[in-house]
Amino acid sequence: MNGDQKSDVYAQEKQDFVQHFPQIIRVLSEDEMGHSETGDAVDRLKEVLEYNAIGGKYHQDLMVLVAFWELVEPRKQDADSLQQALTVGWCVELLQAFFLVADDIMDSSVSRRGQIWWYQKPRMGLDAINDAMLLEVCIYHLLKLYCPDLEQPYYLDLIELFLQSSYQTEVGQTLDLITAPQGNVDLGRFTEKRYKSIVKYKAAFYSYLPVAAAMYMAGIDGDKEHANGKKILLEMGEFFQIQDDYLDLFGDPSVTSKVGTDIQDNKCGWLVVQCLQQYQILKENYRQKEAKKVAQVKAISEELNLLAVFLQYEEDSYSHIMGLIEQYAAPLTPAIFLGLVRKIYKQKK
Ligand code: GPP
Ligand code: MG
Ligand code: MG
Ligand code: MG
Repeated sequence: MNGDQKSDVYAQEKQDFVQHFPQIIRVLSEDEMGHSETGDAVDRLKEVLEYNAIGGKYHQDLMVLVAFWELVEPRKQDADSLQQALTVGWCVELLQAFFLVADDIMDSSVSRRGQIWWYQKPRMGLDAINDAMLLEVCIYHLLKLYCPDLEQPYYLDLIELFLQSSYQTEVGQTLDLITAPQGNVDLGRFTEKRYKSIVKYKAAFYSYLPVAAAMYMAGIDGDKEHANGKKILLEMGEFFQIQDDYLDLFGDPSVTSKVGTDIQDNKCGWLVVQCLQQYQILKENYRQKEAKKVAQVKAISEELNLLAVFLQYEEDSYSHIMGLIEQYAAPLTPAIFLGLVRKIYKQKK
């Protein structure tokens, strides 16, 4: 899929979604208007929302709308329920913003979405912790304001879903942090099994959240349906995080809008786990006579593209030696050395 096709997908949903943001701000601030003593806090909340909830890709948020339009019968897609779907989409964004503000403090990140990240702003510091929590509580505030009819069967389902997703993501963040203790590099902890658990909890469950929310809004609350949806979405969430880990090292910050920190943070990321797996294969198969084991070691050499590494080394060494001959051959004749050079370089046997 090329870039243009990609950006066209969900363009309409994105427009509707972004247009709904001022209403989110208005609703959250108006609700506090009656309490004159909290006016300054409302101003701060607006600032936090405008800085941290805007400018992302909105992928997961739009999934709420896409799934909602797919799942809810057209006759039930009235203005009110559309407003609710847009709001639940914003709740997904607020959950992400909450996690990201906290995550960037813990990961010592400096930029995100092309701007200095919130906690790095002048005079901000750890006050950002409270801002993160503010973003989180707004989710439940919005759900209550937009689903005032507590008889709505899905209201409780949504609250439980957001709480459960937060719990799982938090457990994932905990695994991520305790596997990367500060000042203690222990690559032995970075197993494939641990990596999969970190990813499943910190990212994959969050991918299930938007579609699950739309399912509940459409009245689909059966265990079987949710388990089936989860099967697909957890896999996609795992891919999303592996891609994030890959981009941390190899992404272009002018495109990803953030600067990677996984190596500096001692993180158990996808690439280090892959490297360590190769090392493990080496440990288990080197100095063994069986042809299968020898082949495993050769396969690593191919994977690391050692042939290209060798050819480059041969080129560099050739130029270096030729330079030395030019400089130091006298008073001997260069031909003595050149004859040898011709014999050893570019040899096939
Ligand atoms: C963890 O990965 C990020 C989170 C748990 C934040 C919110 C969850 C989402 C699924 C969006 P990370 O530290 O690698 O993220 P990043 O590279 O964006 O800092
Ligand atoms: Mg991070
Ligand atoms: Mg992190
Ligand atoms: Mg990352």
